[in-house]
Parts: sequence; structure tokens; C-alpha cells
Amino acid sequence: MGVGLLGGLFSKFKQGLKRTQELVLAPLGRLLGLRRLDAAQLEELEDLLLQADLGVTAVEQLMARLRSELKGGTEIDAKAILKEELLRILRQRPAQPFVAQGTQVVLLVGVNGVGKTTTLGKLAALLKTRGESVLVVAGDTFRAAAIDQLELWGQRAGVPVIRNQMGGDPAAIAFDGATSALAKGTSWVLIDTAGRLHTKDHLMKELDKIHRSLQKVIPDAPHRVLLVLDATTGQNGLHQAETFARVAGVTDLVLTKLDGSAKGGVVVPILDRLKLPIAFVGVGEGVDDLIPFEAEAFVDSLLDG
Ligand SMILES: Nc1nc2c(ncn2[C@@H]2O[C@H](COP(=O)(O)OP(=O)(O)OP(=O)(O)O)[C@@H](O)[C@H]2O)c(=O)[nH]1
Ligand SMILES: [Mg+2]
Repeated sequence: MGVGLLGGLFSKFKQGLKRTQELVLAPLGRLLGLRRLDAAQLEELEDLLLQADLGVTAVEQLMARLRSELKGGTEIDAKAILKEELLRILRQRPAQPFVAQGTQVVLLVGVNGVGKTTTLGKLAALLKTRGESVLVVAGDTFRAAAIDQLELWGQRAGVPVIRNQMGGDPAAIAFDGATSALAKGTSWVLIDTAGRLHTKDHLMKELDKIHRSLQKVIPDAPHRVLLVLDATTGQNGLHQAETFARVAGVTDLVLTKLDGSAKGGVVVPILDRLKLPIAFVGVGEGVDDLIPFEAEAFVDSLLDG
């Protein structure tokens, strides 16, 4: 990836976090610039960090560290300390890169409307831009509109889409997709799935059926299961994520709609609690608005915006 492209991604990242910046993090800047903080200022700082959705655990750890370093009237660099603490959490589980190796099957799962289909479209475009072959599978057979939406993303990304009729069996189309990709030597099979509530047992079991039918074709498929979470729902996403992670074999998280969220900080508790890597973040509805997650770039955008 060239420097220009990285720079572009980085600015989009910042753009995506603009609302977080304005609403919560700008006032933080003043406090973080102080070399000494009194009890009232520390309390104000704690409130702002909680508002940024960094989560109780991380905030408590950070405040404990600040208080102990401030003891005896020592001057501190609160911003550097915050950055260090956030990086420590965010670097716990770096995502494995998406490297083509035989035929790799990627399944996208999550509750309704979080951005699965959009993320799949963006990911197809990203892989295709790298010169790799991609097949998209319309595994959301619930609604005709879902299949049409995916067809459109396929056209946008310039990749083929395999579909069956509405109401068809998602496991059957997943099987067909994997079979075709294996026969043609296609590098990536990206499978869209219908939105499902993590509380609905039969729908969660359907994911299991998709897994089993893929494994009849490619024994170690799916290679990646991306759980898509909507950042604007803040910490509500945590509970969904825990259930999906348990039953659907999630390997990676994708956090969408960071551009519309005042809560970019939610990345921190999600990662801290689930111990799952964040592979990508979504910062818009366009084909280029999917960015590989990088802890350092993220923290810099958050604190230096
Ligand atoms: N602003 C913004 N909008 C997004 C992003 N990702 C997805 N969306 C929008 O969110 C809405 C839902 O996206 P979909 O991709 O259809 O979500 P889904 O998870 O496939 O939805 P279901 O299939 O109905 O469960 C659409 O209007 C998308 O354009 C993002 O990163 N930023
Ligand atoms: Mg969809």
C-alpha cells in the first residue's frame, strides 16, 4: 500500500471520528494538556472519558494510574498516559491480514441493519483492487431486495454474484458458492447472511448449518467469520457480540458507522471484553469507506484530531 493511499485512509479515519471529536474529545484536550490536575479536574476528565464510551474498566484503570502518578504533586503528561493505556488495550489482538491462500471463505454475520451487505460490498471492492479474484454469495435469501442490493454491490466492485431464488436455503447457496470458487481457483468467497437477532435460537442454528455445508466443500471453511457491529449503538453491541462470538465462531469484528457515531471510543470496551481483533472500520456508505483497523492511527485520530 502506497504512502498516498495510507495518508488518504488516515484522513478518512479522522473525518469519520469528527463527531466524536467535537462532542466529547475536544473538551478533553484542555484537561489533557494540564501538567497537574486537581480532584475536580480529575472528576471532569473521568466523566468525559466515560461519555466517549471508553468503558468503565478502561476508564477506571486509567484514572487509577493518573492518580498514582499525580501523587506528591508530580507533573504528568496525561495525554501520553491515556494514549499508552488505550494502545495497550487495542493492541491485545491485532487482526490477521487478509492474505489470499487457496480459496478463502469469509462469512459476514450480525443483527439487522448493522451494515453487513455494505461491508461485504466494500470488502469485495478492496480485494478486487488488489488484483485478487472474488465471488460474492447472496446468502441473505429472506428478502428479494437484499439479493438486489448485493447484485448492485457486485457490479460496483466488478465481481460476480451467485444467488438462488428468494426463500432458498442459505446453506445450499453457500455450498454452491464454495464449490464454484474451488473449481475456478477463486481466492475469496464472501458470503452475505440475513440479519438475525442473537436471541433467536433457530436463526443462530442456521449459521451453524451454513458452516457445515461449507465444510463439505472446504474442510477448514469458513476461514474468517466477520461479526459486523454498528458503532452508533454504543455498548449495546457488546451483548450481541458476546452471543455471536460464542455460537457463530466469530474470528474478527467490523465496526461500522463510525462516521455517524459520537462514540468512536466504543472500540475500546468491545476489544477489551471480547478479546477479538477488529479487522476493519466503516466510515461511510461509499465503496472506499472501509479501513483496515490500526490501533495507533485510531488513537491518534481520537486524541489529536
Ligand atoms: N454512515 C454509514 N452508513 C453505513 C455504514 N455501513 C453501512 N451503512 C448504512 O447502513 C444501512 C444498513 O446497511 P446494510 O449493509 O444494508 O446492513 P445489513 O446488516 O446488511 O442489513 P440487513 O441485511 O437488513 O440485516 C445502509 O443504509 C448503509 O448504507 C457506514 O460505515 N457508515
Ligand atoms: Mg444485508
